[in-house]
Amino acid sequence: MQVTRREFGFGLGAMSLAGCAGGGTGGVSAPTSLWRAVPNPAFSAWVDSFRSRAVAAGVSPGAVTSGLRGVGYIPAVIERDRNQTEFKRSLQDYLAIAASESRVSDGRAQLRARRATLNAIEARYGVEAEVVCAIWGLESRFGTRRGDAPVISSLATLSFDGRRGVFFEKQLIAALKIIERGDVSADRMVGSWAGAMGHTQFIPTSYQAFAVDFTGDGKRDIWSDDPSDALASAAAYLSRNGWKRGVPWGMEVRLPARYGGPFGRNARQSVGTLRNAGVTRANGAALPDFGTAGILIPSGRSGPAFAVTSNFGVILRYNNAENYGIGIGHLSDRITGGSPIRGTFPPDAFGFNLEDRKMLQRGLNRAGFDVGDADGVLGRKTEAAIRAYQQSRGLPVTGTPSRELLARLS
Ligand SMILES: [Ca+2]
Repeated sequence: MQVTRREFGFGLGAMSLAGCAGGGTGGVSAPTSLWRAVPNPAFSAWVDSFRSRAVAAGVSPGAVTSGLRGVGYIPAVIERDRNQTEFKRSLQDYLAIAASESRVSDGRAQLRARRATLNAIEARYGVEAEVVCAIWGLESRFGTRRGDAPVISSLATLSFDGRRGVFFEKQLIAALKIIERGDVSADRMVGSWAGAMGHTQFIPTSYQAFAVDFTGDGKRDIWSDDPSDALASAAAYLSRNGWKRGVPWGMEVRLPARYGGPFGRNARQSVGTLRNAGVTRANGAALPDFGTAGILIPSGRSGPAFAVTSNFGVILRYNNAENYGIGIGHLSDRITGGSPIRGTFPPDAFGFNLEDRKMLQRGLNRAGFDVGDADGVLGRKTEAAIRAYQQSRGLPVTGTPSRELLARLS
């Protein structure tokens, strides 16, 4: 789970992805004791020194006192921070989770159920309903994984810990100002362990800059079960960063063998130039005229290719990772009936394609070694299952897939 997005931009699509991959985040309806605070004298001393800095930064003394009432040091937050993986998911794995069949069907259901609200948001902010819906789907699995960590204590713990103390202290001060303004009480201010809050997982400074009151009750409430304010806030975020209504995020394309570049989202060419170069839609149809676009080949020349517009760059302002941008764009297309990726992904480092990986996972599940959903994404749970299987059969314990292993399990 890599949730400190926006300003650092090293996130995946947040908690819902991690949760889907077996990360386990604690749903909003089931608060856990995971976030228990423990006594820590050094932390208490840090909180006392922080108070004057918060006042100097513009939080009133009363708001500092009330906002920090009950603040505590939470070891589980530090554990999460330490266990962030540097591992970069392949686009294929990313999309298998981000645009899984269940997320697509949930997205279609939500688009229907929230149609009036999403249309009103689209009318006000000029961001298409399905794009807002896709952000909701990736950020919090349509509101079902908003996180239940107490934000003030989490941010204070991370600020005290100091690994990225400057960043988190800035977030903590912003969080106190949000409480002072009256949008939410300290006890209702919950989110991810890294302080991303509500349906669309805003960190406090993003909330301050972009959150809106769409329901008209005077509160910018991204925490409530009603997602209206949060969804409008996400639309406002994109709008303020330059979203152009009516321009697609991009689309999957087919490159002719002779296409030699340029590549990269900022190397944008006109549609006319791309057509002349022989670039078509993935189904072979002519490219529609959407202005200019850059060509991305995230899985190399043999994998799927995408033409991405300026709106793709706007999505990356929300979370600065190209896989995230493609994930949002593709999910929004699937929600409105678009087809799955047509291009073929190259085999992984083990020579396995998606179907091989699913077969391996189904085999492990059948043999009694639980990998969860056989989604073709080989995460920690699959690795542990492979190890356990190898151990039980007296095989060398590698934790990695192989043809021999697949044959044994088939
Ligand atoms: Ca409101």
